[in-house]
Amino acid sequence: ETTDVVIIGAGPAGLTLANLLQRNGIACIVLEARDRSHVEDRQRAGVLDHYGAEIFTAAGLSDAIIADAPREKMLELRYEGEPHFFAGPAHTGGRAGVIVPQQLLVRRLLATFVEAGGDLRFGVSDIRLRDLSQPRITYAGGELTASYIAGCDGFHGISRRSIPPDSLTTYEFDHGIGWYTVLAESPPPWHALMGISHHGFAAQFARGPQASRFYLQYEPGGADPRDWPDDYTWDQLRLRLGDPNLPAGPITDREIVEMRSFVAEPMSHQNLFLAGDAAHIITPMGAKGMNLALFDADVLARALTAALRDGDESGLPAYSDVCLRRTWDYQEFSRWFTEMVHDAGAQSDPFRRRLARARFDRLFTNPAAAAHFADMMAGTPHPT
Ligand code: RFL
Repeated sequence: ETTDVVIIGAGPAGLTLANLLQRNGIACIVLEARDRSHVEDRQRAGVLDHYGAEIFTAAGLSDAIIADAPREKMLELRYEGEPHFFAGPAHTGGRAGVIVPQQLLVRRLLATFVEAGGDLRFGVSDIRLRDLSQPRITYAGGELTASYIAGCDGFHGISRRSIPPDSLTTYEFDHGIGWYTVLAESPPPWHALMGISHHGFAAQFARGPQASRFYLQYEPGGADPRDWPDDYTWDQLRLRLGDPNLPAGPITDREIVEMRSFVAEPMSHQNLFLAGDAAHIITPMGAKGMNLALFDADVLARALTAALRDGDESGLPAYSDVCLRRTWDYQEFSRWFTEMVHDAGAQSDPFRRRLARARFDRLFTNPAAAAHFADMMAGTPHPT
């Protein structure tokens, strides 16, 4: 069996690429290791930045993917219990992210691709990339040949590991912070809420009309926070968010989030192109992981379409550099944001605590600093 592009992985990167190629009349087959319900139920990111949303608008997929999603209007940063409201769109000429939970995005992308006749195969095991110059892919019970492979199989996938190690340089950074996240049946906040406090960082985000996702900083190497009694978790959230009346609710999920960054360079080897978490991971601060995955998919879709439909191969060798520039830009932003909200905590030294406060104050006193922060949060416009 042969096709133009084989896409490994049906996460945000793979499914966005599949939809964009399908719209452009490029044949592709998506191979996904897990079953459909597993892929559809994975709960992670919550916001599509301006660029991310524009990708779907430009492709005529806005109704199918974004539909009635609300815009992100306000971020509340509570410093030692004192509220500060940051209205991002007021600094960006109205440019804002849209609130689309990753789960919903994936479901919509999946349905749109399959309903339009897309070839998406679930539960495909033992995928191996046998040849990257004249792509040949084998898996349990099948074999494919293709002009190109898109490795969209996340951080733990096989695509990046199929590149000879001496052809890849990797960069890793551990931010030295522990993050614990719980999902609770507790009323969502009015606005995205982050609490900066000497007790440590905490945040609360809406997850639908009746639930909240909370994040709490903890000291790595100590007791596993998943063993914390629920009462202690709620006490810590009330302290850090400066809200003694924060209503508790049943906790339905407890997870550790790794505060780690990783980048692999270059993002391609012969006719294999890596996209999304397969090439880079970023901390959730700044909410850029899923957006980088979509950006890669958009750049790759353009380059593959030009090569396969128009015979113009110039976009393919440029793919890695274009995506890495944005990746490092967002890595820097995520690190900057991470320091600002975590260095205020008791784990930090007094000098860094004061630097963090200065960084925070600048956002509310210096319009250029506010505009820059809002610009990074919203994401840059889509190139037309
Ligand atoms: P994904 O989503 O990991 O999808 C990869 C897909 O490939 C499949 N796969 C394979 N298929 C075939 N063969 C193999 N050998 C395979 N190995 C894996 C997997 O089953 C899966 O279906 O990668 P993708 O598409 O690059 O998308 C990346 C995003 O999912 C990721 O960056 C974000 O979720 C990161 N992230 C956040 N991003 C944001 O923009 N904003 C956020 O607020 C945000 N919060 C988060 C996050 C990630 C988190 N976790 C759990 C890592 C919060 C959390 C807790």
